Amino acid sequence: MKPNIDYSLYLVTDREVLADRELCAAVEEAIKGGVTAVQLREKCTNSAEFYEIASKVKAITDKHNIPLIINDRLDIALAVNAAGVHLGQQDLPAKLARELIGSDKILGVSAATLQEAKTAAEDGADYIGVGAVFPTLTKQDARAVSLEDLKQIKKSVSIPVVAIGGINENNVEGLKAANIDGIAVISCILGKSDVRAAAELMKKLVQV
Ligand code: TZP
Ligand code: MG
Repeated sequence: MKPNIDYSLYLVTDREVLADRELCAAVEEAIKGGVTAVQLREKCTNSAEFYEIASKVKAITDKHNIPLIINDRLDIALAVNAAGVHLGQQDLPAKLARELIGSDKILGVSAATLQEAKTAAEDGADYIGVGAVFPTLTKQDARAVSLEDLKQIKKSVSIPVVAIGGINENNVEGLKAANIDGIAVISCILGKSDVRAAAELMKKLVQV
């Protein structure tokens, strides 16, 4: 059965942001601080290493009953029995991914325009990640999405909409008007020295 995911505080990983700190320990701290879902995002890792890291992170997310989504790699998602996979516009087509993973896995798709969002929903996405809603240093090629576009996208699709890009404790309030289902963040949690405290702060802010 497909898991029912709480997207309200969705942690996306990035080992560059963590610098010399250990990924599994940071993920566990973030979960203790209240993140509701975790996406493993490895951009410079070979398949063997990705699989090994994913297995280790899956043990942590399973321990805390938190869904794990794998970025980019459907094969790794299936190999570790993750909750699902997250694909961008330059990854495998969403429609094909849905056929390959079946109906019990979560399919997330990145969208930066209304058309991309509608197509993703039609192609079988369970949620869309929309951004970058604010300037970000974490993803160099992120496309900008205005608050107006975010609102329009949310009104136009029936699947959950998760905003991403440059979201932090100082600007998250500004997204409330879009009535989105959650925020996906990297640096405002993993970039802080106290990851758990950073997650706790974001958790408070998304709950109000
Ligand atoms: N996709 C759009 S913006 C972004 C991704 C993966 C980076 C988000 O990172 P941060 O540090 O929360 O801005
Ligand atoms: Mg991708």
